[in-house]
Amino acid sequence: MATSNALSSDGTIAGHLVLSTWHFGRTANRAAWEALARAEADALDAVEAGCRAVEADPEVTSVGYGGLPDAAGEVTLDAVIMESPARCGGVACLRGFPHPISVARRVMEKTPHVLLVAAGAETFALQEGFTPRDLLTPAARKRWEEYRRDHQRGQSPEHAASNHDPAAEGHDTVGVLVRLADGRLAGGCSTSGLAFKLPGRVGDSPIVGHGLYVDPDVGAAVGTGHGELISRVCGTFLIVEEIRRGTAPLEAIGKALERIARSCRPLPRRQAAFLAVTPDGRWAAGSLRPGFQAALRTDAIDTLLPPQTVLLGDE
Ligand code: SD4
Repeated sequence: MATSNALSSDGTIAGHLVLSTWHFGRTANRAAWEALARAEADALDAVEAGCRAVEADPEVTSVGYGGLPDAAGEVTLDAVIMESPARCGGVACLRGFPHPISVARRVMEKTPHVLLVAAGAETFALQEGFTPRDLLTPAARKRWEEYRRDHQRGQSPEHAASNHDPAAEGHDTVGVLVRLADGRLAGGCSTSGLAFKLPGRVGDSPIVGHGLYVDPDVGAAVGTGHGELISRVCGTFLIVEEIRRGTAPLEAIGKALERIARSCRPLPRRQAAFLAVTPDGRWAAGSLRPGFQAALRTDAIDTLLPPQTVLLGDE
């Protein structure tokens, strides 16, 4: 069941454009836009500022401070930032630092590596002067205790986790794509991952080509939803490579969603959604199921939008 709304991805936008995931994308867009207004700020600064604003919000239970923990009660964060295959960096399973997007940027700028994980990433963050902080809020701890109570009553971990599924509630990874008026691109995403995941689980978000891909000559794409679905098809790489072959951003997203549906046979309620933007200012948003929202900011527009294509129904 593919549906479309009135907004077309065919139109191009001339000025700066910021496109972010979910309702909290508006928070991200506001911070990104303010960063773009500062002298010398570039697309990466805007991406970082946008992700940081959501990471800092304790009401967002799937990103940064206030994120729901893993099954053992530990908050572990994943993030990636990218402007080209030569310029990208990520962190995974980062504990005790509220702004993984900034640590990811430091990985990109200060190391020859692409991805640092867990203890190594935390040592690096300390060395770089980031301040550690307890990330488990009282509200997130309460949710975890409820999860543990259900789990101990004999529910399977899958069932218990699905009772407390932030994706099902429409909250998920913050993904931010920035396209400057001159065509330069950058992107980032940040998440606490699936709530009550197995300790050590890493989703799509911090992995280049899974949760985010940017080719400055072709386009940028970011993903959100169940990371296993996106990782299994290298979702954002697939979209950017489709655009490279001449496919419009919306159709490229549609192809990635179809690939997920065909190859992964997603369980009910499993969501995957993507945003894409091109250097010439074409953009698109699409999702596997209803419920996804994209936040768009331009000189003239500051709004939340439904996806332009939704592949499956609400089952
Ligand atoms: C992940 N796509 O780790 C991310 C975020 C997520 O509920 O699923 N949050 O799979």
